[in-house]
Amino acid sequence: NSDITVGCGYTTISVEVDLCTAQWAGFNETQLALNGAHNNPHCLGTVDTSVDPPVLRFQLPVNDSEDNPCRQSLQIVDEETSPDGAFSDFLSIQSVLLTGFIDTPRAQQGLVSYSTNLTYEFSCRYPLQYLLNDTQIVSSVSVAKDERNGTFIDSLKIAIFNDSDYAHPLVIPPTGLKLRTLVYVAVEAINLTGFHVLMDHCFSTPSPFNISNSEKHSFFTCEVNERSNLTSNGESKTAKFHFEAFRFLMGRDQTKSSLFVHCLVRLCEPTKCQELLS
Ligand SMILES: *[C@@H]1O[C@H](CO)[C@@H](O)[C@H](O)[C@H]1NC(C)=O
Ligand SMILES: *[C@@H]1O[C@H](CO)[C@@H](O)[C@H](O)[C@H]1NC(C)=O
Ligand SMILES: *[C@@H]1O[C@H](CO)[C@@H](O)[C@H](O)[C@H]1NC(C)=O
Ligand SMILES: *[C@@H]1O[C@H](CO)[C@@H](O)[C@H](O)[C@H]1NC(C)=O
Ligand SMILES: *[C@@H]1O[C@H](CO)[C@@H](O)[C@H](O)[C@H]1NC(C)=O
Ligand SMILES: *[C@@H]1O[C@H](CO)[C@@H](O)[C@H](O)[C@H]1NC(C)=O
Ligand SMILES: *[C@@H]1O[C@H](CO)[C@@H](O)[C@H](O)[C@H]1NC(C)=O
Ligand SMILES: *[C@@H]1O[C@H](CO)[C@@H](O)[C@H](O)[C@H]1NC(C)=O
Ligand SMILES: CC(=O)N[C@H]1CO[C@H](CO)[C@@H](O)[C@@H]1O
Repeated sequence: NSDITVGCGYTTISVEVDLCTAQWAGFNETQLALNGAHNNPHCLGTVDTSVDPPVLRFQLPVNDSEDNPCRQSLQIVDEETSPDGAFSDFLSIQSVLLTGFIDTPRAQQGLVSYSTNLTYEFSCRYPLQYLLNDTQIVSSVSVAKDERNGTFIDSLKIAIFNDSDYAHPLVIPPTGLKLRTLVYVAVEAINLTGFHVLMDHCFSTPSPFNISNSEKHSFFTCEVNERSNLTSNGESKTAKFHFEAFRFLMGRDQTKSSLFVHCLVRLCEPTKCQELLS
């Protein structure tokens, strides 16, 4: 197990195999391939002798397309939600499980072989539901960032615009937005193929996100608030809605009221998105 290292990035899975082990077992670097694709040069590793011990590196793109040459197995699994988390209202949440292996060619036909059989198995699990929190409506764009591996959150971005073409970032004037100004919100998955973005629930709070704070103004869950309009959801890599600027009454004594926008977002395969929407 210590001969293999896996990095679950959001566009690429990188796998490193200890080269010495493979050589000791009687194989060279050209004989180890991803997912049994020994005849495809894309599925072979590259030697890196700059590290000690030297390794063989494999790169596997994270997408489920047919033209992904070293196709791995992709499985969507349902998982239980934790009762005190942001998704506690959900019966289950989903994750995608990518599994694969690296092996050596099958031994020749015959009775005996003098070489062993190497198989390295790996998997990466990515949750498909995310909380994009604390998009404060005083700055124009906010990028959700999280350094953890094995998450697609780095590819999710929430941004706020002033126009229905989503062309101009909303700039908040020093005096604040006029009430009932239309605010356009887009959640986009960048560089992620195979999944559409579906917003399950978007809401606003007067202060930064706090799970135990119940003061929230919902834009929509299943029903759309009459002053919000969900224009695109689960149809592409970008989901969009807009709402009329309002103020929270607890800030009644202040000249400006802050709004923080949060979205519970799901990545789903196009057909699954359709199913969920209907
Ligand atoms: C690796 O081993 C195979 C099979 O023994 C051989 O055909 C190939 O030339 C070797 N490649 C290198 C780079 O040594
Ligand atoms: C999947 O990833 C590969 C490698 O990055 C890329 O060439 C291919 O275009 C991707 N497929 C889709 C549908 O984007
Ligand atoms: C090598 O080992 C793997 C995993 O145990 C097995 O599935 C495969 O059939 C073996 N191949 C040969 C040629 O023995
Ligand atoms: C949106 O912002 C752009 C540039 O900041 C400005 O030119 C445009 O008039 C604004 N549109 C609306 C509808 O406020
Ligand atoms: C998306 O992919 C392009 C090309 O691979 C890269 O230049 C860009 O930085 C990526 N964007 C993000 C947000 O990762
Ligand atoms: C926002 O969400 C991230 C996880 O997506 C979490 O780590 C962070 O603590 C949240 N921020 C607040 C203020 O709850
Ligand atoms: C969240 O709200 C609870 C109750 O209002 C409060 O006790 C707690 O300190 C808050 N946490 C943060 C991080 O603001
Ligand atoms: C929602 O927005 C779309 C596009 O801007 C518009 O065609 C539609 O009439 C709006 N619906 C409501 C209920 O305001
Ligand atoms: C936080 C963390 O573990 N980051 C790692 C993610 O994976 C890349 C490449 O596999 C590493 O370089 C990071 O250190």
